[in-house]
Amino acid sequence: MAFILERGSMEHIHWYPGHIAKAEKKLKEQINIVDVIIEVLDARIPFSSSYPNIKKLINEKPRLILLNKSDLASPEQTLKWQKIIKEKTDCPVLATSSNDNKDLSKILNKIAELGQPKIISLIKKGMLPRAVRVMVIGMPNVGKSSIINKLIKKTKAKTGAKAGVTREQQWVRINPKVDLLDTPGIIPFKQDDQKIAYKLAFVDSIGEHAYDTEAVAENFINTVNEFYPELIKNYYGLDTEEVSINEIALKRNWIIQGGRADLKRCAQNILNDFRQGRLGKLTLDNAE
Ligand SMILES: Nc1nc2c(ncn2[C@@H]2O[C@H](COP(=O)(O)OP(=O)(O)OP(=O)(O)O)[C@@H](O)[C@H]2O)c(=O)[nH]1
Ligand SMILES: [Mg+2]
Repeated sequence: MAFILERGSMEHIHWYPGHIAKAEKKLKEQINIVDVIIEVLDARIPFSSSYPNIKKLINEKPRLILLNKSDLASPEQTLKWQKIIKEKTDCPVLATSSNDNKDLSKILNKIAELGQPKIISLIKKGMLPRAVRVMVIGMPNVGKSSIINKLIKKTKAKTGAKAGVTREQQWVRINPKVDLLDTPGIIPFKQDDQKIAYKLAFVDSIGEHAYDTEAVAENFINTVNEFYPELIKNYYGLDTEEVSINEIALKRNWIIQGGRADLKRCAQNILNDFRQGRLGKLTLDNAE
């Protein structure tokens, strides 16, 4: 059953406590067995797709932060966010995108570097050196699997499952210095800030069953208007003062019985236009 977060006009995005406890337990088990964490954020909402308690969740393990889907975000904002996050977290931050392999060696170098202290401490304890163990974590749909696939691409050699890991998880040797867990850790959606919840809905990080598409699209329009004032108006060719789903649907001639605007269809289309980058390279968390 859905858990409604807020009473009143904004009770549109829900979350499910039962699923969350299970997901968190699994995530913690995975985190326990790795040396380095790759945290994937959505470059269009670097703040809203981050997890506030990340340090505690990952037990202060070294972390590489990726601003993924940077091909869909404002390049200027991405640069600013890289700087801000680096300063705030003291972690290396790279901008990545699934259709670009240039960042691969940078990612691998950083992982090896971040894992080095752990390997040195193992050697000091008289153990044999081994590859750095790394896993990818992040909110739903930020591109975790795409990054794993990109890292694995060249090397299909899987090493055996290790104790403490469920059987479906495998280590993949990426290079002599790096072993990657082939299953990503999903940070479950648990958000009581509706503003952030909306932004996660914009980027399709929340299942559609948890929200009202029209409310999310309406909020999306308002959010874009805040950051890019004329964009929606220009893209949909509106000549009205009011910028709303209703106006866009009428403009596109999406009408249902009774001559009313087909708001549902229009809302879905607006969100798709954004998600597929048709509205341009937009960042909806402001770095300034
Ligand atoms: N434009 C763009 N699309 C991307 C990028 N990375 C991933 N995608 C797309 O985003 C969607 C989600 O990517 P996944 O790699 O499945 O994301 P995920 O984090 O594993 O998602 P879940 O397993 O659902 O949590 C897919 O349609 C990808 O093709 C990127 O850098 N740029
Ligand atoms: Mg995935």
